[in-house]
Formats: sequence, structure tokens, C-alpha cells
Amino acid sequence: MISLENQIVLITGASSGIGEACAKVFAGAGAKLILAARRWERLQNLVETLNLTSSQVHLLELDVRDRSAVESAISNLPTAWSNIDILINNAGLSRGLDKLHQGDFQDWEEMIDTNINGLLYLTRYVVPGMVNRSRGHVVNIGSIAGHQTYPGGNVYCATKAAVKVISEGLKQDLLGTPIRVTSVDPGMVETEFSNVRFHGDDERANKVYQGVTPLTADDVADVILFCATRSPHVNINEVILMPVDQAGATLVHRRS
Ligand code: NDP
Ligand code: 8X3
Repeated sequence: MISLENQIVLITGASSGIGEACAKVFAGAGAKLILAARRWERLQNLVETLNLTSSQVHLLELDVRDRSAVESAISNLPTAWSNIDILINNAGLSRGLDKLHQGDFQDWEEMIDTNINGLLYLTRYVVPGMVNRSRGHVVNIGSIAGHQTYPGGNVYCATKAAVKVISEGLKQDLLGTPIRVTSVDPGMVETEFSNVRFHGDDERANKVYQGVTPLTADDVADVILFCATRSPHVNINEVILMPVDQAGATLVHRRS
């Protein structure tokens, strides 16, 4: 197991859910955190909750869909924060569960721009530094949706299939370097994910988790921490994790 003490970890989508849980476990392991998201106040609250000092955390108010903002955020990092060791490409969302032929263009564009383009921009601006320093690890958050398409999942599933393929491609392109690439692909995790998917319809969102014990964001963060702390010669390429109550994207055991 390798130590995360003083390693610089950039987490996108750190204002909620899995990203926030990652901030907690990586801070607990002694890492220095760069936390990125659009909701600045949430990030500030997280820093307070975790009781982090300015030498332990650096915040970025960032929309990952904005390529020039990503470039500027990465290239203008203070020197003490510029040597990123671990990039956790977590920012992402689903919008809607409509049939493809009835889908909303704006929903599609938001998912594609965030889940694919945002992940690519971060990767493109951060990984060259890793290659120059001969150290680094990219962890992409995919989904079982990238392995199994489900009705109404269409474009979201496509974006997560893209994450799977991009992770495989990056691993191949980094062969010959010590940089590691991992895709962590969860099933049902109870976060704000479903509220976002259903545009704030809490009742519909809550139904997703009814009668089920879903994964928590902490469960996923724990797996990400495991991947990041293996011996340097070990690359965990892909992890699929689901709740015990789930056996596939549409196979869920509900008690009520
Ligand atoms: P949450 O909605 O709780 O968190 C999503 C995070 O992504 C928020 O911090 C949000 O921050 C950030 N985000 C969204 N859009 C942008 C953007 N344009 N720029 C920067 N940050 C953005 O959901 P989860 O924690 O569940 O989702 C995290 C990842 O896990 C996503 O990639 C999701 O697809 C994936 N996933 C989730 C599963 C689940 O069942 N929950 C299962 C499998 C995968 P802000 O709004 O402040 O910008
Ligand atoms: C989130 C899991 O099954 O809702 O990626 O698509 S699922």
C-alpha cells in the first residue's frame, strides 16, 4: 500500500455525493486536496466541516464544460498546488429518463458536455504534467450504465460507455509511463444524482431508492481510496460495484 500523505488530489464534483465523500477519505489519509465544482458555497462549507487549513485544501469554482476555464484553472494553479498526483474525474450527471425519440436536446447536451467533454478537458490539461513528472493516477467515475443500457438511459448510458472507452484508451496511451488509470463504475448510489436527473422532483427521486439498501457515497469513496493506495506497479483498471440489492441496471430487489 502506498501513502497518500501530502499527495495532491484534484477531485471534480466535490460539492456533493461521491466527490464530497472522496474529499473526506482522501483528507483523512493525509492528502492535499484541490476541490472543484460550480457551487462555491458548498465547497467552502465542506472545507469548514473537514476542518482543513489553506495548506491542506485549494478550491476551484469551475464548470468542467468550459474548456478555457479548465485550461486557465489548471495552468494558473499556485506552484504549491500544480503538481497533481491524482485526478478524480467525478463531476457528472444524468438528466431525464425519456425515450430517445422524445428526448430533450438540452438534457443531452448537458450530459455530453459534462460527462464526456469535461472529463476529457481535465484529463488533457492535467495528464501532461503527470507524464513530465513520471507519476500520477487518473480515476474516472464511470457507471454500470456504461456496461448495460437500460430503457430511457440512452444518452446517459452513452456518456458512461464513452468514459469506459476513454479510460481504456488512456491506459493504452500511457503504456510505458508509470501513470495509472482506473475506472470506478458503481450501480445505485444514493446521492443528489436522482434529484438532478429528475430536475428537482424529490418524490420521483426518492422512489429510485425505495425498499432498497443502495450504495452510499462513502462506499464508493472507500473503493477509490483502495485503488489509489495499491503498490505503484499495480493498476486496477476497472471496478464494478453494486449494492447487494442490485444485480443489473434494471434488476433491483425491493422489499416494499
Ligand atoms: P451528485 O449530484 O451528488 O454530485 C455530482 C457532482 O458533480 C456535484 O458535485 C456537482 O457539482 C458536479 N458537477 C455536475 N456538473 C458539473 C459541471 N458542469 N462542472 C463541475 N462540476 C459539476 O451525484 P453523484 O455523486 O452520484 O455523481 C458523481 C458521479 O458519479 C457522476 O459522474 C455520476 O454519473 C456517477 N455515478 C453516480 C451513480 C449514482 O447512482 N449516484 C452511479 C454511477 C455513477 P456542482 O453542481 O456544484 O457543480
Ligand atoms: C448511475 C447508475 O443505473 O442510474 O450511473 O444509471 S444508473
